[in-house]
Amino acid sequence: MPDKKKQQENKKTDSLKQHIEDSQGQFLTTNQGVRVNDDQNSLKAGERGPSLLEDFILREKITHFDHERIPERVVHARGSAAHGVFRATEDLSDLTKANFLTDPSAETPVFVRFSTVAGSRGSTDLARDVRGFAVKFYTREGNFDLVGNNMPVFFIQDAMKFPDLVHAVKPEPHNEIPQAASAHDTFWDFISNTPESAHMVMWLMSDRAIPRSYRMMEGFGVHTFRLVNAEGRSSFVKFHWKPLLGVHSVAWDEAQNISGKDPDFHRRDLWEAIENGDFPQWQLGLQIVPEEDEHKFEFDLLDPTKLIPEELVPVRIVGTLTLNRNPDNFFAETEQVAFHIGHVVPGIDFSNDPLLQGRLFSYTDTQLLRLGGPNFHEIPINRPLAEVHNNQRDGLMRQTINRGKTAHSPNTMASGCPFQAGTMKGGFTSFPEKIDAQKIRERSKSFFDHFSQAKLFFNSQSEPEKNHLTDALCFELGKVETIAVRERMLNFLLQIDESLAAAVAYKLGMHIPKELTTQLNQTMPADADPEKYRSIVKEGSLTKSKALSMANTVKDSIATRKIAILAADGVNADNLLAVKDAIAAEGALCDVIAPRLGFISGENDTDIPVDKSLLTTASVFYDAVYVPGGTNSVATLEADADAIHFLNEAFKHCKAIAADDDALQVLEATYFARKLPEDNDDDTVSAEGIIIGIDPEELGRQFIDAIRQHRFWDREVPRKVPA
Ligand code: HDE
Repeated sequence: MPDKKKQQENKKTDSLKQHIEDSQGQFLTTNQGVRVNDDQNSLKAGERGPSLLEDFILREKITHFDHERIPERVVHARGSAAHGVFRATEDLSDLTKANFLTDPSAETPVFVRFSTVAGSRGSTDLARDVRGFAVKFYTREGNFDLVGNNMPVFFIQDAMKFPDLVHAVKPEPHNEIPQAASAHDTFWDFISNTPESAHMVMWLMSDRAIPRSYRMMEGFGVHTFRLVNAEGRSSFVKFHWKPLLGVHSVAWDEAQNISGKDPDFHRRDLWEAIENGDFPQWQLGLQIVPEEDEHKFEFDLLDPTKLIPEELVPVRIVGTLTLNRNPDNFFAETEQVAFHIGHVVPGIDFSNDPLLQGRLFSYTDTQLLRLGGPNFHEIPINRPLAEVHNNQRDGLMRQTINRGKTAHSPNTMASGCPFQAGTMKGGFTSFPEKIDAQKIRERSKSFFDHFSQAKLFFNSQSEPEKNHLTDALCFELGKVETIAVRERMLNFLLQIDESLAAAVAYKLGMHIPKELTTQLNQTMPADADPEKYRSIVKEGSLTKSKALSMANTVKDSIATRKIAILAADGVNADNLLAVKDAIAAEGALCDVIAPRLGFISGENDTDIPVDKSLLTTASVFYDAVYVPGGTNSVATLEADADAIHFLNEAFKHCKAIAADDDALQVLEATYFARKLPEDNDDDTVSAEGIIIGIDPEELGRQFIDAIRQHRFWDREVPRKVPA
């Protein structure tokens, strides 16, 4: 096994080993350990007679099978996970006493689960949706769960609305349609009546909702948390995960295609990257706001529909997360892992964000149902590495055999054990925030501006991103059948951007309202100035934020990208191998794709193994395409409808395309023939991510540069390329 492919070991891996069961070389037994001679035939009264109730082997096998499923998560049902490690890059003891953030020499095992939100367990990875990004740190001081998403804000400001939001986005209750999609009436009915969702809706309609890979998306803790240091000083904090590979998405048409052709696209990508030793990495970033600055922003830090623009508070990079081992068993690990936002360690504490506060109740509650009782923390994947000692006892599926006759505190019979840790021994102490308030069921007025950051997000997008966002809204609202919902949404969009509202209205065959037709802010007090609540970005405040646009992400590497090489018998093997080697040297992966599986023979009789046939794969699984020359290969591909479709699609999805000069006729058979770079006297010519050349070395170099750009979105205008 190559070095980088070696399975990574850490303390959590060691702790899981005692639970691993490997049947290699073993006899079949019942669950009671009795050897079984035959579990393929049931016990019958005579050869053709009825089965006998006494067949304990049959009954045990079938009963276990009948109980194999547990309720899927009500949200985030579909997920994939991996093991890894976290290492702090500096000592943050000025900010927190959490050991895993103060000791750069410590490696903290982690288990990370990514998920979609709305779809069922068996739905597709590429739905337009928010992605969960949940990290369990097995720290020396106990488990810390950072249960975040790939978007930094949320739809609602108060946990009380969560069941409504989820009921609205899930398949409609009367017919359980549509699966894993927000493009339906109930979702948009809810949104059009929930102005606080404006900012999140912008994120959801952006390409962030259709990531290229879990490895290429950011993660956010969303809420404001607290860090507390050993002196008891607290700072507010927002958590960020920044992927080293940059933040990239696919095109919507591509996403829909992938959903049909490989619903496991993200799961497979994560699995394969880790198996290949291409360990996904993220940097942990913190935005720190000193306690005394709590009120210095135009928005409230406790409002989860707002982010802190990085221009106002830069993200400080403090650690690295590396995923280096796939789970051994999907159910035992990925399905049974139980995250809870209330799993914190000393040095990390909560803010009063009302959404966060509600989550503190929900997560344990949900595990009780999902995992069958109060002992879910004893399931191997959930067990902390830190020792557990307390007086909790019994319950369904209890594993621990607690000795002794005391299960009470205070006690003298067990000399007071387990002892109260007390602050001196590093135990958890809640931050002693002073609260002097009246009980009210109300929203803070500081939460009332719903549109400024929606506008900020929209304004910060590049032109192609704005187009995609507009198209997404046209698609989603186009699927809405209730006209009143569409009307309300136009009214809603008008608060964000007039041109956006107008573009959507056009596609819906409607007009934007001349003035606000509906009260946009349900929570706006009667005596408030409406101008304030429809206020776009206030004068003097930030109008654009660079970090909000994926166009500004790092584009310095093609590592782990997938490149298709289209070839057939008679291919110029020298060129194919030269470009393939150049790409592989940059850490990307190439598949040779031919009309059939097996081998193709190159012009110089070199046999080249075929990785995929045109029948078993599609351009949507690749980031770029190369067509090498060779008279027979080119003639075959030019006449092959699947090969031409492959190229048309790759062009439509704005991917880098390269071809040897003598393979030009294949490109000329595509719809984008007229977009090919002009032939001049140069050996290599290129335009908008299409590179044609004679010298494979130069062609390879320019092709790699183009792949680094990820996509050539400008190619979409004018959009005249069917695929
Ligand atoms: Fe969750 N959420 N959530 N959520 N959430 C769950 O817990 C809930 C919210 C998030 O991979 C459930 O174990 C409420 C925000 C992730 O296992 C449940 C509210 C954010 C995951 C639950 C929220 C999240 C969950 C379902 C509003 C981003 C998947 C299964 C008050 C910061 C974790 C489960 C995994 C899962 C409740 C809002 C992220 C029902 C009540 C905001 C990543 O407990």
